[in-house]
Amino acid sequence: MNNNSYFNTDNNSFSGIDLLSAVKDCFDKIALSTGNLKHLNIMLVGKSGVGKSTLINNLFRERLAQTGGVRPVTHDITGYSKPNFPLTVYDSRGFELNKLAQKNIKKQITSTITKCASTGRSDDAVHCLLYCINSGSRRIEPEELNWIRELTSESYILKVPVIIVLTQSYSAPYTKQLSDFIYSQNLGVNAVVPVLAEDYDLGMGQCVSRYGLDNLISEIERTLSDDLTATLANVQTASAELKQRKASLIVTATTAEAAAAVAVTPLPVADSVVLVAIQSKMLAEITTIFGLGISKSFISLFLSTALGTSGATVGGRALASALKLIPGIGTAAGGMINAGVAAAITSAMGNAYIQLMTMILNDQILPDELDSNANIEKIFSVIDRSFRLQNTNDNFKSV
Ligand SMILES: Nc1nc2c(ncn2[C@@H]2O[C@H](COP(=O)(O)OP(=O)(O)O)[C@@H](O)[C@H]2O)c(=O)[nH]1
Ligand SMILES: [Mg+2]
Repeated sequence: MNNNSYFNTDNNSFSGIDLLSAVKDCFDKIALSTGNLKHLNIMLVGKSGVGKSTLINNLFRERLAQTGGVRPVTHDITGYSKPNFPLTVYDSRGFELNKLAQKNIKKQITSTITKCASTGRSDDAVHCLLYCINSGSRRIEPEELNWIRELTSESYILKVPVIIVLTQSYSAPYTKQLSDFIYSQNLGVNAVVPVLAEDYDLGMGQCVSRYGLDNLISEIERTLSDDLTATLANVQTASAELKQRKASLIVTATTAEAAAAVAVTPLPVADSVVLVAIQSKMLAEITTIFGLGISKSFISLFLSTALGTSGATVGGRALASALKLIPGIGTAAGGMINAGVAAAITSAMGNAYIQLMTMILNDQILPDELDSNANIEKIFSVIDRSFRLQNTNDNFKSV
């Protein structure tokens, strides 16, 4: 146990923390946890012009359909991916062609799914098939209905869930008519989800706002195994709720871990270096879930504001540690903290970080503009509020 790393009651900070190495440690952990994400593979099926490219460009944070690494898989199937991006989208072309060509494409789709499954590696398998139908198409040909039935019975063997996406659903009556019809056909699909991926201009100054992408993400999530939902949270941009929910689970788990780490040492001794290492891992995992590019100066500002590092300044202003806001910390006997306080600090940090990631996601904070006072004020006030809200006693009971 390092006697220099106890909580310092004089300046409300962890005196043993080397901020630079804590930031580096956090960055290494971001690379590690991002690298550990399982690879997700999604197959898109549907006629040309239904809106497949528009859909994927609006669901995911990388514009795969335009700028991605394009790889022909078969004559009519293209794989879109990007380096260091744990998603591949397979897009099938020419589905509206003559019967012979259609038959050929169907074969290519099933053979691609089979081939992807044949390696036995989860990273290669097609995990979900999005079957896109334009909501404006008033009727679906019997061949198409039969093909979906074949696909769901086939995919039962191949274990690929099928979701029908009703694209370009800007007209409520058409959408309802089509989805009622599809439900009446008992196609064996996992879900039928209407979406409008981009705002639709009806003319005469009327515009239908985009909607439904978050529902689609929820439905995709329901079809995936637990380890792939972290990847989905990372690659998608349509559901902040999924990111927040996954991140909250990380905070809960890390809060318990922090309390346990402190509890195993002879109480009330706490090694803050161990604690900060655990908290860095939490921040890294949350960053990965949000899929945001975060700068070292942002992490540095966050850690120094939350934990207090003596002498840290931002914009010429001395940082006051948020730690003093934790009930009980002022009475930390002999500068040593207990499991309840460790849990409270960790939980306050995690919740503040989730709020900040959400604000960055919504462009309310620009993480690269840390020299802007307005930005810094927002970051300070989120951390401040989260620490004030923290109730040590509640945390102590829960661990
Ligand atoms: N406004 C709007 N236009 C869409 C939407 N989905 C597709 N489109 C339009 O429909 C056309 C075909 O879409 P695209 O994504 O290229 O279809 P794909 O052939 O299935 O990839 C394009 O002109 C899109 O702008 C949508 O959700 N909103
Ligand atoms: Mg396309």
